[in-house]
Amino acid sequence: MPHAASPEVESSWPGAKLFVNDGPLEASEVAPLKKSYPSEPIEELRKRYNEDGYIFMKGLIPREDVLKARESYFKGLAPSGVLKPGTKPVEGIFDDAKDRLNYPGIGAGAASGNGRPGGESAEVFVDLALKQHTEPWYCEEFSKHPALYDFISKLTGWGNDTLSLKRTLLRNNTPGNKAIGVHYDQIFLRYGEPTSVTAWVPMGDVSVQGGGLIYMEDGHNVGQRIENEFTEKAKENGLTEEEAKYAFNRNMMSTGFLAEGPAGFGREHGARWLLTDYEAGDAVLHQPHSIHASTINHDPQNKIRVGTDLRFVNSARPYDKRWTNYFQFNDGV
Ligand SMILES: O=C(O)CCC(=O)C(=O)O
Ligand SMILES: [Fe+2]
Repeated sequence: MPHAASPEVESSWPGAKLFVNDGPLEASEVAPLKKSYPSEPIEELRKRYNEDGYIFMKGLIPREDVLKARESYFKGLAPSGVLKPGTKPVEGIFDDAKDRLNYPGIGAGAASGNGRPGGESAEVFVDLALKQHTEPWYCEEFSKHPALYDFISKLTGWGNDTLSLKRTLLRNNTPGNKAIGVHYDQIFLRYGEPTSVTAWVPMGDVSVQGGGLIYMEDGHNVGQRIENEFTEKAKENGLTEEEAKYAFNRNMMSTGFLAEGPAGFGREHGARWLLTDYEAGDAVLHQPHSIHASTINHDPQNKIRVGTDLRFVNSARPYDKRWTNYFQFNDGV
């Protein structure tokens, strides 16, 4: 059913509108992300990952471990005044009496690349959000969760060579703020082979309009094609194979994104966006050429959307060494 509205998405999202950076997505422009389960045979899951460019794993990580991490995160951010008075840190409810521009999202809110988002009045919040990356509950525990690591080492067959990269981003999409643009991850991991696995892990429940990740249907093939075309062009322009591989993709915006707006990009390519609501414990594993973006957070309860992207490589093969330090603003990636 190429462009029919999806009943599953509509039923979990009655009457609300989905917004991306360049406006609303119509019902005919979306379809549900396919669900997978840890109880399924690994060969089956691997096949699906290869065919679809992603697997959306339900309940891969124990829910209580994810909620514990969410609670620690918001306890860390609470001194900035971001949370609604009278709510619990684990809920992560934005205080809508505050100016959202003083609480910009890390990873999507900066004017260019991965710079510091917001002005002076956002400093307290942004500093606290950055600090969480090196808190033991996160960098020693959550980001190394064995349920995820073990699953990825099995899925890839890398076994003990599976390496979880130290550079990760805790992305906090506060309600109404800018969402991440259209991209594929290999652009940012280009000093390594295109075999890395990204695990996008929502830290908490995310309603369908709550700012979760969205995937372009068949986007891994489109991403691969864009990459090939770029390489061809670079060679025509006299770059060596090595230079072409490492050159920042000139087809793209200076930030590395294919486009700021998913709506226009999807229409241009005649492709739908796959979306879903997420529960704490879910994770989406995607390929380095899979094209994705995020919706703008319009959660009805004003819940702040926090997700982390954990990346895994085969340490026995060349990988992008720029990802071996904790995330900093303007760290050159
Ligand atoms: O969380 C986001 O908004 C973006 C995450 C992402 O692009 C990724 O995990 O690769
Ligand atoms: Fe990404």
